[in-house]
Amino acid sequence: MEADEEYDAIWFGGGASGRFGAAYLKARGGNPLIVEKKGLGGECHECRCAFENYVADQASMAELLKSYSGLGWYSKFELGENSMAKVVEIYRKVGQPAFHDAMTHQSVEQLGLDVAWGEGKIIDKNTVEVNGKTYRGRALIIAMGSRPTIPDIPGTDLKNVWTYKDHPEIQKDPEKLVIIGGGKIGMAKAAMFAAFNTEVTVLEKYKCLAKWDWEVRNWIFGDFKRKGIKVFEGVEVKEIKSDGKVEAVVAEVNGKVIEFPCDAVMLAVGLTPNSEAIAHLGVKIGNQNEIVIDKGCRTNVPGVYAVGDVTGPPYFMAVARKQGMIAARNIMGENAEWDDTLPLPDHIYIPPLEATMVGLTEAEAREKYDDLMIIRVPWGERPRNIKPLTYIPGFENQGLPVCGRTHSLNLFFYGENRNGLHKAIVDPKSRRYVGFHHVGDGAKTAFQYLSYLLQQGWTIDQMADLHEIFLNAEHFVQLSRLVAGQKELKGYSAQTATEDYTK
Ligand code: COM
Repeated sequence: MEADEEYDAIWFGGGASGRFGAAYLKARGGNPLIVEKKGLGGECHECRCAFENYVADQASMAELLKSYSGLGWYSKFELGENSMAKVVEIYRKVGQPAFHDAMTHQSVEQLGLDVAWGEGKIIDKNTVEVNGKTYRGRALIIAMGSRPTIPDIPGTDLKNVWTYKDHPEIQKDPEKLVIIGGGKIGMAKAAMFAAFNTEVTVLEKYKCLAKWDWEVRNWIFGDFKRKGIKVFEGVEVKEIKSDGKVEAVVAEVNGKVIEFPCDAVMLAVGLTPNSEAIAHLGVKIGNQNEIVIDKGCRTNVPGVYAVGDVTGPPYFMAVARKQGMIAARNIMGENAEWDDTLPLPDHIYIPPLEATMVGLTEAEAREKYDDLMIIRVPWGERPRNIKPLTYIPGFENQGLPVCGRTHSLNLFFYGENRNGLHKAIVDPKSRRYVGFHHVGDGAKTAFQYLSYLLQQGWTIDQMADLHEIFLNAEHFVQLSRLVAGQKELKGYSAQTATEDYTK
């Protein structure tokens, strides 16, 4: 077939992996085309990272207003008007078009990338058709992303049964929301909706936030308890019941069938890669619907690459963008590979705070090392029933988990002792860190770099030698320095949780 236009590489999908991959390929001297039907930047600004960040900020404000209203020097705030539907309406009006235009401007005007707008059709591994025009590429890169997995239960097609994709579209706040799935998406959505006074229940088949450190999980469960969010684990969801509209989720919990009344349901049981468009090319597809690739993002069909969510978990934007870059380098004749020694940091919004992690959890580290040093705050039993704006004598024994910004101190002073957790895990023999865990005002920036430092074998002595800017978000420098002088490192914190909120 004669093509209308020829390219070095055709990126099928202009999300994070396609956009960054095409930009990298062009920067390396190549000639890329992106095929995109909706908007460059993918789901990020529609309904994922950028949207979540914005909603988490609004939910944090709502939580903080609730905490401070009428306390100390704060006036009483009128909270009756707080509404998730209003929050997302603003995003629809401002956020979505603004990001859409920014992505297009950056990609097309600044970077000079060619985009074929429209629903593309892959004819063969070198030919793509968009709006009746054919494009030929020396390489084809599948960057089709993923979609929410829909569980196989009756009722998922009802109105008011949502996935994260529907969140920006909601028109009315739910009174009672059941979230099916207690992973990163489900738990963050629970905290966000609860901030706007929706009654939230999370139903998880196995264990919520299973890969997170026990203390972070415990902290989040405690926070949810305080906020009235109910969490059930080991749940078998049977159906979403309706009488025309959503009425309840029916589920088996500990052998008993229970109805959870609700007017909306959020499905958050995972993601499914959008690999269907490539089936006819003979590309190998794995059992999670993912396109199987090697470390260089090559599929089993020569000249066909796949990047981002379509290649399966972990579904992280950083992975997608980097895979785009790796594919680009390989198409341009280099030999680039995914480096699996660089640990992936992870993050979850629990408004008004955030949890962040990188490296091993304490349980994983205990399997691997004979002994561990755990550096943490708080380090003692946390006081109960704290009255806001009061000092509890003896608090010096319990550590002060300030987390850097105003609200962390505020959350400490203004009540309820929910201002965070910092935990670094060290192998005392090598003096190297093996994991970092954090709940606080937000430590995403630090964790990007901690990931690299972990990979490099960063030691407690090197950390103690850094220059902190106090107060900072995660306190690892100063906490480490306090104990780094020890010739033989011994843990100075043997605390276990005084209450297991996960039970
Ligand atoms: C961010 C999307 S909005 S991308 O990764 O920059 O394309």
